[in-house]
Amino acid sequence: MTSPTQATAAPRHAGARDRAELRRAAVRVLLRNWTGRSTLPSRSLYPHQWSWDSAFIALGLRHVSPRRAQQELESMLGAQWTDGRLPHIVFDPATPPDAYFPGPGFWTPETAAAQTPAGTSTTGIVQPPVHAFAAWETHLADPGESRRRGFLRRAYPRLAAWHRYLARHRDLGGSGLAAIVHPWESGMDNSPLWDGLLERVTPWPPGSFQRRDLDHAAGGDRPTDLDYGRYLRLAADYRDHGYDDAATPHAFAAEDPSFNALRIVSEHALARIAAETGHDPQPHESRARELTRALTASLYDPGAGLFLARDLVGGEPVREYGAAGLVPLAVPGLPVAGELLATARGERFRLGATRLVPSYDLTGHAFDPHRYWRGPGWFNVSWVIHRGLMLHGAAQDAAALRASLLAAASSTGFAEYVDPYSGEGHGTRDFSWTAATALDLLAQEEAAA
Ligand code: 2M8
Repeated sequence: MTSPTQATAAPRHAGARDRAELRRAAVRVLLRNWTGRSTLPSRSLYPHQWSWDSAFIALGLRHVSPRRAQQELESMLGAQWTDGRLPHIVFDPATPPDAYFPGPGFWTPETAAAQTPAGTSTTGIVQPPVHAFAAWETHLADPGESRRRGFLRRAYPRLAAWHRYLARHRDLGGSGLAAIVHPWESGMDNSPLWDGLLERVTPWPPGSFQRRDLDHAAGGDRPTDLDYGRYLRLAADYRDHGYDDAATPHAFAAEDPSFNALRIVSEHALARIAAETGHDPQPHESRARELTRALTASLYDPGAGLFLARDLVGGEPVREYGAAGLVPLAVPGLPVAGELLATARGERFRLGATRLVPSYDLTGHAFDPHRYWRGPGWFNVSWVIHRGLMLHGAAQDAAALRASLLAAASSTGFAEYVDPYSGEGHGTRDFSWTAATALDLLAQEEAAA
């Protein structure tokens, strides 16, 4: 493992030709991963449409084709359940059912089929609600075209229903914050934040399931069989209770600061979408303020200078420090933004000395620079933190992070994640949100020049 003192600074500047080539390469990735109605995160490892991936992909696609970015989000919104939830995966009918595990046969039988649009096959869990934010930003890329197509007019009721689902069915802790009921719902699946909570879950026995991810990625970069056994148990229990949030005896339930912060960012966007489409923005603005208060009161830990997750089964804060705790930096008007900035620059995350923001505490007992969400830097998370840095007046840190993200996207062939010290790529390559966030950062760099 590379030690912190060996961390090398990424090159800050690149020539116009390099930038143009990087842009072309990023566009090629998104074109290759486009199915005709949405974008696969990766043709090999993730051959379906993923929920929060689609939102990040739209943020990049809007610089290439605002219309395609709209279609990306419309395809996800088209899979909305009758209760308002947006599923974490929409299965691509053209992909063989056994290409990804757990595939359509695991998730959709009987109970879920009644709640999904006809002919659509999805999972029953969710992912962070970045969609309203992505829809608003997509609209801004070409408001004329967006209005002509009635993009926001059609999207608004669905986005509002999605947020209503979270408020009505996922406030399991009673604080107003939404609970996640599976680590996959955080998007940071294998984070050490969830280790202690998962110990309560009886895993499916090894050998009772056949993973497909290891056909495409190194075992040392991915979760273990024990992790998978627990993920499957939780998902099957939820499925067997009809994905009914009140009826399921959740062995895992947590308030995740990242999930809720992204929800607040999207609630602010919903207010703008409401105003644009002739609805009342006021309820969304009030909810965004209330949720910011609840997030800070319930999950901010002044001692750590960081937001912590809360275990709703044990009723205690989770004393593990992850990038999820920095994501609230993207929330407008966050009262503890200064403290969070200091933590980002401190020894746990070493902003400026690391290539991307590490997904987990560099000094933490479980830190691993290569394994899935247990230390490596991820482009979408760093993109959100970059936005937070811009929002809270840390323009220099933001510019350095932007240059470092672009250098890593380029040198790794758009890797899924990177060693935060060396920038070495891990996971799959030609990964869609890596290309998409690079496209967006290139546009921001150009605008700043
Ligand atoms: C990863 O998660 C999936 C399960 O949802 C997997 O490991 O198979 C995560 O990185 C998640 O955040 C991401 O949305 C998904 C697709 O890129 O892959």
